[in-house]
Amino acid sequence: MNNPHRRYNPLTGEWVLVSPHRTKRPWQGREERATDDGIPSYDPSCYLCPGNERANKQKNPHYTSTYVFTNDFAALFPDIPKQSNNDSLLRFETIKGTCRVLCFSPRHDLTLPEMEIQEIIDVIKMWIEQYIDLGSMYRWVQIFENKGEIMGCSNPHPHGQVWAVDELPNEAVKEKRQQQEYYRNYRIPLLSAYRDMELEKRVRVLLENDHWLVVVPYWAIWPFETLLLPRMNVQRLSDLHDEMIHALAEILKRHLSKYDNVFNVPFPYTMGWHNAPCDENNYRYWILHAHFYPPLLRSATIKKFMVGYEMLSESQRDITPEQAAEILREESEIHYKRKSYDDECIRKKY
Ligand code: H2U
Ligand code: ZN
Repeated sequence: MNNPHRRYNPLTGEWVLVSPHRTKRPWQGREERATDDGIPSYDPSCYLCPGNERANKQKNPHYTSTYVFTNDFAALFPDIPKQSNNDSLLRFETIKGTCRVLCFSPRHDLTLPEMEIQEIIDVIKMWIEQYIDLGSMYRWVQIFENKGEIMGCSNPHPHGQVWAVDELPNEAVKEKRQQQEYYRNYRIPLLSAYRDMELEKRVRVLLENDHWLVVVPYWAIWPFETLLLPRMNVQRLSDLHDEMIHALAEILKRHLSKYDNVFNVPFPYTMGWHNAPCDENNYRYWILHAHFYPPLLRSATIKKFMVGYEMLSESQRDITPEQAAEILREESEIHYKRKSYDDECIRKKY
């Protein structure tokens, strides 16, 4: 379809405007950047590095793998009284919750795709532990990573966050409603049907292994947005067995290496997990998945802005999800830093 059209996002019930005719060529070149950005493996001024002091004067331990602490500037608190009103205009409700910071590695200079499989497994296990722990206290556990200055994250030390709340936030409400309704109509989980269709068509699939696949979803709004899906119908991170965890580490490393290779820079993004909510309801219609929302468009510095029509009417994209999938599929799975290291070794050898 080369004409302007709208695509429906069945997970949120929202539409996105696609204007493929605006990209005369599918790919308009890239801007390369020096590969050595000179980040030290330990930064004495970093509040996440082992042994360093944080804003609240507490010292991080000399951790050697992952490390979790309660955010010193948490947006939520666990102990506040329930209060709400039913005002038709000035309505509010109090909300209980907590925010934690999740350090992925003691090394200040690493990013997920540069870490070893075993180290990525440790990060996944930390996510699972946090999901179980906070899920026993709160209805919604949002695990996420904000990466890159362009996404408002100024510290390169590899880390993510988890925020847990006792009410379902907007995105969770949309996904719950949509998945529930799809199940009611078709008697199959929405994302299970979607996964099987993508595996059959193979137009938007980027990567797969025995337990996972990565697609550019048909309804993506960000240029290189992707969706990570399990092959089995699991609802939560806590459902993953060892083999699935290992396969997840493997596909994350390949996927994030591809991302970094698009512009030869650590690819900025917001990523996060959508687990089934943690309450007594039956969530057989829900499939665990992770969203990756990278803002970059044509180069390491050109970002897609969601302004104008997007803010006032609806999201819009030029390059189609199928074109983005093709670009990402063709990228190497070997991280560019690793590649230049290998090239260097080969040069030295011959
Ligand atoms: P981001 O850079 O992804 O926003 O994460 C850093 C978080 O770390 C941020 O939410 C917290 C900030 O509140 N932080 C601390 O908890 N302690 C500190 O000493 C500095 C920053
Ligand atoms: Zn650091």
